[in-house]
Amino acid sequence: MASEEAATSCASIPAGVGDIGAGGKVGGQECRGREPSGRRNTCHYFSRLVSSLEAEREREAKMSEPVKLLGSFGSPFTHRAEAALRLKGVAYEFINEDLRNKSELLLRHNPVHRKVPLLLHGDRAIAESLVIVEYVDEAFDGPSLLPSDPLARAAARFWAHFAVDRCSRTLFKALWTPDGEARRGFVAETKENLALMEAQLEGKRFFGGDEIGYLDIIAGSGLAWMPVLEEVAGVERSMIGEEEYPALCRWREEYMDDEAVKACLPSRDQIVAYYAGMKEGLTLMAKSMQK
Ligand SMILES: N[C@@H](CCC(=O)N[C@@H](CS)C(=O)NCC(=O)O)C(=O)O
Repeated sequence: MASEEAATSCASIPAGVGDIGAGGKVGGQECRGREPSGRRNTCHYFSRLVSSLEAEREREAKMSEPVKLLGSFGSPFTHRAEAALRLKGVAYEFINEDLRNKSELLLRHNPVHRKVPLLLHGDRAIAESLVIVEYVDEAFDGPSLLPSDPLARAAARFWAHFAVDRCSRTLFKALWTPDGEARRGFVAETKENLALMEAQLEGKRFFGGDEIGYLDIIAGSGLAWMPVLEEVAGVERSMIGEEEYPALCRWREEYMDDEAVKACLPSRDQIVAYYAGMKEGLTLMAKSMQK
C-alpha cells in the first residue's frame, strides 16, 4: 500500500531525478511541477517511467514477431537489408522475388515503388533499403549500426546519401555507357567521388569505426561487387585501382570478409549471371539517365 501511495500521491523526489515539466493528474490527484520546498513531485516521473516501461515491453513483444525479407539475390539494395538483419542477429525468412512476375505480397505491401527489398515485420511493412536498415537498427537489439552521437549520425546519413545519389548514379553511368566522351566524363566523376569516400576512411578500419555500421552497409552494397560489374560491363581498366584507392580496396576486402556480410553476399558467379542477362537493358537505362 505504501508503495502504491507513493506512486499515486505526488510524493516528492529530489530535483534532478527525471525530467519533470508542467503539472498534470495522476491517480485522480492534481500535480504541480514543483512543490514549495523546491523538490520536484513524482507525478510525471512515474507516468513517464510507466510509459517508457510499457513502450519497452511493446518493443520487446514486437521484436519477437516474425521477420520476412522479400528480395532478389544479386540486388545490392537487398544486400543492404539482409546485411543489417544479419549484423543485428535477427532471424528472418528470405523470400526470393521474381522481378518479372512480382508477387501479390510485394505489390500489396509496396504499392508505391513495387520494388525489393521489402521487410515484413509482424503486420508492418517497410520499404526502401535505407529506411529498412534504419528500422532494423532501431527495432531490434544487437550492435548499433548508426552511431549514438547526433553529429556522427548526421555524418553517416550524409555520406550514405552521397554514396546513393552521387556515387552509385555516376558509377552506373560509367559502367553501362559505351566507350566515348560521355563515358570518360562519368569515369572522371566516379573517381572524384571515390576519392571523397576514400578520405572518409582515413585512420579508420570501417566507415563506422572499428565495427561495420550503417555507412559500410550502404556503400558496401555497391562497391563490394564493383570489380565483378566491371568485368560484366567489359571495362578494361578498373576505376577502383588499389594504388589510387588503397583504403577503399582494403575496406572492401574486410567488409566482404565479415562473417555476417559474407553469409548474404552473392558469389562472383551469381553476380555475373544476374547482370549478364540485363546488360542491354542496363545500357539503355544509362543512356536514358543522360537526358
Ligand atoms: N531505392 C530502392 C531501390 C530498389 C530497387 O531498385 N530494387 C530493384 C532490384 S535491384 C527492383 O526491385 N526492381 C524491380 C523494378 O524496378 O520493377 C531501395 O533503395 O530499396
